[in-house]
Amino acid sequence: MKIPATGLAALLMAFAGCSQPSGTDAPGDDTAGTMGDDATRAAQALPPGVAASDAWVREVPAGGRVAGGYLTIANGGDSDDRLLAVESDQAARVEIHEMRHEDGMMRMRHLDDGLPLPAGERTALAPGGYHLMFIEPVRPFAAGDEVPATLRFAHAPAQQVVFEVRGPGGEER
Ligand SMILES: [Cu+2]
Repeated sequence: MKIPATGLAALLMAFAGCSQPSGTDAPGDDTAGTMGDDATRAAQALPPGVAASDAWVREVPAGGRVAGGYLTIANGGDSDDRLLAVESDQAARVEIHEMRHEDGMMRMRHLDDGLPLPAGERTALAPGGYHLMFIEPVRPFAAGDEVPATLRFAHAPAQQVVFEVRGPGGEER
């Protein structure tokens, strides 16, 4: 019996979403916690707090110096936050970058002040835009491997995230 990988990934993500700790109640939550658990509302609203999902990193052969890392960060809180740093013992360091067109050229820029995470929005780090750079991986990253990392925010508590290594063609999910 064969389970499509995409279906499995969606299932795992749904499970991870359910197990997010919901104990990070912001002080003075005057937005009356509506008990609206009807399906449409649940689909639109972000879960409370800052939550990372769908984290993956590119494959790196032995001797490879750098790997792009991607994920989606939802800020379901009432106030803006910021991704300040990413730490992993699987690389010498991890940087937060932005890729953008400048004078007809794609340029990569290090985000010195981190990545803004506006309240109520999902911020995607994806190829061609915001991304992480795992610099000097301590070992090859092979498709299917897992690369754990810690996200540090300006306000939200630090969060452990496991990046799944994806090979060429494995990016689109
Ligand atoms: Cu970069």
